Amino acid sequence: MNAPSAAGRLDAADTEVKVVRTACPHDCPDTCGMLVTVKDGVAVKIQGDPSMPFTEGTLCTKVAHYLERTYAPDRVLHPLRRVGAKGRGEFRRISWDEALDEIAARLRALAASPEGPESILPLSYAGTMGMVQYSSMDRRFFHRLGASILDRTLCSSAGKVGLKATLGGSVGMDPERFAEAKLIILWGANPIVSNLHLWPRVLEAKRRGARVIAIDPYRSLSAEKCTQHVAPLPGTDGALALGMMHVLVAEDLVDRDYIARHALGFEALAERLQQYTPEWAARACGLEVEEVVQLARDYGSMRPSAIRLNYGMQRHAGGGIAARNIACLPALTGAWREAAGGILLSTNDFYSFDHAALERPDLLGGRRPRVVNHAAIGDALTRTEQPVRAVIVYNNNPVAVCPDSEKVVAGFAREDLFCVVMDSFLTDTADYADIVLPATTQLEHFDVHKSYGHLYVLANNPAIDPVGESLPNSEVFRRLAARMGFDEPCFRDPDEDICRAALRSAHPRMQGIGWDAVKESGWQRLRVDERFAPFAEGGFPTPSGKCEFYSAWLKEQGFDPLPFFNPPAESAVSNPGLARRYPLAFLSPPARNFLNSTFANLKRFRDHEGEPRLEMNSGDAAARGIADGDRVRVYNARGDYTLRARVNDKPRRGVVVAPSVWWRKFSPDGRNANSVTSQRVADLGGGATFYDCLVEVEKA
Ligand SMILES: Nc1nc2c(c(=O)[nH]1)N[C@H]1C(S)=C(S)[C@@H](COP(=O)(O)OP(=O)(O)OC[C@H]3O[C@@H](n4cnc5c(=O)[nH]c(N)nc54)[C@H](O)[C@@H]3O)O[C@H]1N2
Ligand SMILES: Nc1nc2c(c(=O)[nH]1)N[C@H]1C(S)=C(S)[C@@H](COP(=O)(O)OP(=O)(O)OC[C@H]3O[C@@H](n4cnc5c(=O)[nH]c(N)nc54)[C@H](O)[C@@H]3O)O[C@H]1N2
Ligand SMILES: [Mo]
Repeated sequence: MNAPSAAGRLDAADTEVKVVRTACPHDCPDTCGMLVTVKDGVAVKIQGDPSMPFTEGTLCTKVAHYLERTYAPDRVLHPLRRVGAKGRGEFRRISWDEALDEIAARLRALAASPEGPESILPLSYAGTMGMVQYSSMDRRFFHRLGASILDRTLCSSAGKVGLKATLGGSVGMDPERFAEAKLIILWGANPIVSNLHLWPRVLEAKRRGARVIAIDPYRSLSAEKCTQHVAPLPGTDGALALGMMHVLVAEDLVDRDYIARHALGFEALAERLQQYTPEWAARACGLEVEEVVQLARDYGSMRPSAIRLNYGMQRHAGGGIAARNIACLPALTGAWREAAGGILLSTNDFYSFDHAALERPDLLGGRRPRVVNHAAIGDALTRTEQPVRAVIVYNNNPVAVCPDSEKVVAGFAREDLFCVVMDSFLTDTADYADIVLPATTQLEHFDVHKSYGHLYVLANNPAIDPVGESLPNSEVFRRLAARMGFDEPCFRDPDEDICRAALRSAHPRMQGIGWDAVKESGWQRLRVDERFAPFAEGGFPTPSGKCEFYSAWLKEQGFDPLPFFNPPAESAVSNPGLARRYPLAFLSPPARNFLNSTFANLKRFRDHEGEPRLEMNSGDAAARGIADGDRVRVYNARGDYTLRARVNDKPRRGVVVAPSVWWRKFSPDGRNANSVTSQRVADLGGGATFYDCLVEVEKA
């Protein structure tokens, strides 16, 4: 394993106390720079890196206490073997050799069986976003093995494809310019909770006189601090954008020069928009006509105008097309002309990391293993034809975070499923493992990071030695590869070589960015202007180089090439029968003190969060005889669970909100929000549809 290196220290002369430059690993747009103070080999302090322009020295309430996670008393310190029934979480300690020998033997036997290596499935997601521990040695291993391929659709796939069709990729405005905007729309975004370092920039804009509008069915912590809150029905944002575009065109609030030079298909779009009147949009969204018209007029007349779109709005059946419709707006008004104008969903594709070098898809050697959708893992693990026989879980807590938990649990409970879980804690998923392997935390391994919410590359230097016998994911797959007899040299690459390879790129934005430099300084900005206005002169990464109102690429895949309304699957309009039985739209967005399900096992954060709660509108509560503080049962045909009602009028009428993701085992009845969510996937990208979910609520 790689020994911690002296580089990355601020004070290499001091041998007792050192400060190590690290990066927050979590699945969050902010990807903070961090400084960890280490005394006699023990991390004693963690703080935001004040030199890092986006983080500006502050950390969120969770990661400010990351040392408690690293040194938590319930960390898994040794490999474990299951001794009790699946799901009981009863284990005994075994050695690394015993664990790895058994895993290699099981995988070898499956690969040689008639069902072949496709009966093995990696299950990983974004417990860490570092390129080494997220997707390098692991991918090489599974490619070489020929295992089933996991399509990682739990979060952003629908919006990502919607954006690709329209803008050409996950690209958008620089978040550091938000403070200069005169209009900010937080669209399905709750930055105080899930994008903390954008928030001071929004407040600064507001202080300078900007109008800040939240579009969210729920009066979130951020929405309640905006100038205005518009609360459409869940899953209807695509209709709202169409209604806005109708008004922009009808009232000639569009930038004809920008459109002529940098957009494709305006004539066809304008014709299409005729049917999407503000009256139509207001009906579809459950809003007042005036709200739609005023939103459009503000958007067409105030500049610079910045839209912070976030993933909440695309966790719906029509989420991909909705993101696409909204992404048309800034080209229509020419908002892209200014650095503080445009739209930001993700900055991911501004980076040009060498993913082929990281993941080595060439090791597939021409094989094309089946693809399994992460959002429908419950079905994948319970089907009888071509069954999955082994899962290797890392960076993921599927029993807690995947939709339709009853099916997910049924899959994991299968006696004939060989299950390995690599994690730092005994998660809901680990309770079903045959073998648990202790994983390092971010303070204990190397990594290199991009961000999906700013424009910096970050390095993570190990601050301390691994706690207990834990190992980085990369090292586990290195050792497994050796046992499997995979003798390609890439299976011996040390982590730092992987970091170095990731950054090797001829792309102009990556010039001057390399591992040795970023490791030393902690962070480097992509080679873009300080006042980066990515599409001021067009140059979208689409086939036409323009913002594509008309997308031939979508048409080739059988979709309508022009913006249209793709309604939610579970709503009174699209499924009235279902809505009669289950009339309430159920949203389970991030809780402030958890990061997906990470941190939810630590008492500090559970205490801050209180208990699983269901926020309700007083009209919906009264209609069911529910009072604030009552225990309630949320249910639909997929499942049910109980929580505490909070009648606070934050959700609009017809919507209930359960901040998530709680661990099942720390919840009152051993279940969580995903007991009721569905495995249905979105229109684009096979994305999960966590928020497209009707339920009924009753007093427990
Ligand atoms: N504290 C904290 N921060 C996090 C996370 C966490 O768990 N905790 N998770 C991280 C991850 S993985 C992600 S992907 C991001 C997620 O963060 P965001 O992308 O901001 O998405 P969500 O928080 O899921 O939803 C944001 C808002 O969208 C609203 N919303 C739901 N449905 C709709 C809809 O149909 N239309 C509109 N307009 N709004 C809707 C929700 O009510 C919520 O207030 O945050 C990251 N940051
Ligand atoms: N109901 C509902 N469900 C949701 C969501 C929602 O809003 N509502 N949000 C969805 C979204 S947006 C997302 S992104 C997914 C997130 O789903 P996941 O990516 O599974 O995220 P976490 O729940 O945080 O679990 C990550 C696990 O990885 C482990 N881990 C962290 N670092 C490492 C490492 O270096 N090595 C190893 N081996 N393990 C590590 C952590 O301890 C943790 O147990 O959940 C989705 N599920
Ligand atoms: Mo996510």
